[in-house]
Amino acid sequence: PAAAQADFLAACEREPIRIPGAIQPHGALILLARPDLRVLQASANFGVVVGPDAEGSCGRPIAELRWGSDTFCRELAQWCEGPEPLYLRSHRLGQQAFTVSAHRSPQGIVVEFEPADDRVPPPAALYPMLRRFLERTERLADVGELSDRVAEQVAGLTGFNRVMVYRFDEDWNGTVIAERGDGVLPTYLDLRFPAFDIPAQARELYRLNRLRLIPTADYQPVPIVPAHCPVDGAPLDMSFAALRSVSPVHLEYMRNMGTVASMSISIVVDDRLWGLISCHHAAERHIDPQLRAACDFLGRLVAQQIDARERAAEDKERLRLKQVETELVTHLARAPTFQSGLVERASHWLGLVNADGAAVITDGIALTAGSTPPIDAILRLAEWMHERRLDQLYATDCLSAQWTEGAAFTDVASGVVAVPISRIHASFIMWFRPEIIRTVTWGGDPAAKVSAETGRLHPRASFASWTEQVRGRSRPWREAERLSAVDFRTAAVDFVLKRAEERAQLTE
Ligand code: BLA
Repeated sequence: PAAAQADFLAACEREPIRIPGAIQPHGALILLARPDLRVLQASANFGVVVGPDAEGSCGRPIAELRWGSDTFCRELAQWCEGPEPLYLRSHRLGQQAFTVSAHRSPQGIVVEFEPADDRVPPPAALYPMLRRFLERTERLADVGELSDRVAEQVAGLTGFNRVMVYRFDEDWNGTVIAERGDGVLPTYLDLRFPAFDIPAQARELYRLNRLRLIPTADYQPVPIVPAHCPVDGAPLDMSFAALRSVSPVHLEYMRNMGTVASMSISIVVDDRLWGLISCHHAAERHIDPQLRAACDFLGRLVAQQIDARERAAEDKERLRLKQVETELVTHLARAPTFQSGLVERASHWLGLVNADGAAVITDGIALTAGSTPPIDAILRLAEWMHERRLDQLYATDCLSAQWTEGAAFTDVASGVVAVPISRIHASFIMWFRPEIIRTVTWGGDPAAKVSAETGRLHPRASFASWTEQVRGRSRPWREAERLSAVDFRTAAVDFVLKRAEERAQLTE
């Protein structure tokens, strides 16, 4: 079963989501050649959506085609010459008003047409809303509160039944940290979802393309014709196409979840996918591209606010730890030996990385402070680290997963940070943290998730909450704490070297 599971997850990673060869049917798509704006490829529904005039457009420049209004052709040609990455306008084409969007791709210009929704507030009405949002959230210090507000704002703007803020952890599992619902769909607040629910290639795509809409999970994909792009003979790359057809596995996932429509907005902080604003609806729901653009803007606003808050918190902690280091180093300079100085100022020593225990290992001797494993175990751990040739820093919040003997000491040393202070010997400074037994409630049992029968992939069928006790893990080490350990290593190496030189001089 473990092998079957690995196969399944590998298959998830291979889903060709950027080149599905089809679109969702709520609009139509064409690929235009550069620079003559000749139609190279079109979705098979192009004539149905844009009007009978649009049949047989392939191979001809849009300016010659009857459906392409003069203003549209002129504006699009102008945009092509300019620097704007995205074209987004409303146009009457044939009998109907459309929201037309366009972006550049290596294969040409991808143009998408969605019937315009006249209930959407005009862009001018969206601006005061965004300004009010900014004013109300500017002073919030807490990321949780900020998430609540953005869920509320997106729910108000789009009318989705359930709007969630979904935050990734360092292993790419995610937790719903904020939610606004109208009671139609069950709540997922505080539930955790496993990393493979959103495979790596999908996360990478969502990092680059920050918004996607699936008005209904129950649709017939519309093929792109011809299937291969005349420019390079490859399938059309739809990474940035809003209408891109969705992975069948994910459509099944949505049906299993009981959500018909979904929209997600990526929260990208410091170039990393921090989380998603995930919106669900129990019935089909379309959101106009203009309104989606406002949601995207809101997502970027929130990402910047999160970035600023996280940086401020990290900087503050870094400064505080630097102060602890300065005090400790001042004391060490006066202490008879470096090791005894550490033990004398145990609270500073532990405080450098907010640990509960610490050890310094030199010449096969370990001195400790606070709660630690027994000395003999510490010495064996140092040997194990020495064999692994650590460079600057070792940090884990689950030692037993890497050093099997650690299973016996989870109560004091589930978390370990260590820095080597000698190139030749097994000399280290280590810090320890105890196990924190946590209860995690998953959205469905992540282990029973998948069945791969007859070569078809299936996501798990139930999202009923499923509780697990997480053992053997400590509170994770923050960036500021890791940096503090690395900084202190430099100071420690200096001390140890200087003392060794002094001793050498004495014996001369
Ligand atoms: C995509 N999976 C997604 C997306 C979300 C989730 C939000 C983005 C598309 C969208 O907006 O609907 C998952 N949705 C969630 C989670 C919550 C939620 C966790 O609301 C929690 C609240 N999915 C599986 C398995 C596979 C898989 C086993 O469960 C492996 C094959 C695949 N998920 C998968 C793929 C995509 C996806 C391939 C990309 C879909 C696409 O963009 O084409």
